[in-house]
Amino acid sequence: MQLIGFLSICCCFFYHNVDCAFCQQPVTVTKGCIEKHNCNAGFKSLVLSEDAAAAMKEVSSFLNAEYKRRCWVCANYQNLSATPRDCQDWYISGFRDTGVYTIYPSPGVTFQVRCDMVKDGGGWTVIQRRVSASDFYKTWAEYKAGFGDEQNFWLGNENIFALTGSGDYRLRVDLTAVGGATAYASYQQFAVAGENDLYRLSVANYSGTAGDSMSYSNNMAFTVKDRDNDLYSENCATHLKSAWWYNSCSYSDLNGPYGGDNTGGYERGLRWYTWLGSGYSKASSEMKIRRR
Ligand SMILES: [Ca+2]
Repeated sequence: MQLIGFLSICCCFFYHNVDCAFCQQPVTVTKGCIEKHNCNAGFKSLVLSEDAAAAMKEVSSFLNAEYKRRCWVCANYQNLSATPRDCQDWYISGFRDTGVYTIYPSPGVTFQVRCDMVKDGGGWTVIQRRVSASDFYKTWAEYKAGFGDEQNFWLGNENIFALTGSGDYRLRVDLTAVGGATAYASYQQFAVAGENDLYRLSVANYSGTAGDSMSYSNNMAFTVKDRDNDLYSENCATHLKSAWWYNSCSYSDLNGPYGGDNTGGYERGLRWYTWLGSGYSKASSEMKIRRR
C-alpha cells in the first residue's frame, strides 16, 4: 500500500523572499518505509497500520502535522529559508533520531548531514567523524567538497563555511580513547571563512574535559598536502599525512592516519595533545556544531 499526500498550500507564501521548494514537494508515505530507509524525511516515525481506514487516518494526521511543522519553521524564521537550515531546526521541529538529514543553510544551498540528536541537548550538525579505518590524506579539492561515508567523513569546507556563515555557531569535539574513555572540548565561538580566505578558522572560548588543543590553530588557514598555508617552513600536512588549520604545526589534528603512525619522529593520528598526549591516536572523534 502506498499513499501519497500533496501539500499544495503553504503559509510561507505569505512571507517575502522565502525558499518554498521544500514546502511544495509532495510527501510520500509508504508502508514499511522505515525498514527500507526510503521514507520522506518528515515521516521517519510513521508506521502505518494494516487497516486501510486506520492508515488513511494516520496519514491525514501526519500530513497535518507536517503542514504545521513547515509553517512553524517558516513563521519563526520569516525571511530566512522556510526549510531546516541545520540539525538544530530538525531537532526543534521534534526529530530526535540521530542519523542523516537534509538541510538548507541558505536559499539554493542544500546537502545531507549527520545529526547528533542525543549529545549535550541534541541538534548538533556533525562536520567531521572518524570511527574506523579511513583515508583522510586528501587534496584541497576533496576537503573543499567533502568526502567519506556515513561513518567516516569530512562535511566539506564549503559546506562548513555555508553553515557557519549563516549564524553564530559553537563547536563541540567528542573524543574516545581506545579503552572507551571519553572527553570533550567545547568552543563557544566557531567559524570557517570562505575559500578566498583559505577557509581560515575562528575558534574561541574553550570549556570541557579534553583541554584546549585548538586555540593554537585559531586564525590559521587550512593546509592540505597540495596547498601549504601554514606558518611552518615546510608543509605540516605532508609531514603529518593529514589536513588541518596548522600553525607551526598544531596541538590538535583529527584528520591524521587512523590508528596512529609515529614513524620518522612525527606523531601522527587523531591527535589532541591536552588529552592523553599528542602521540596517542584516539579511537574516535566527532566535530559538531550548533547555533548559540
Ligand atoms: Ca609551510
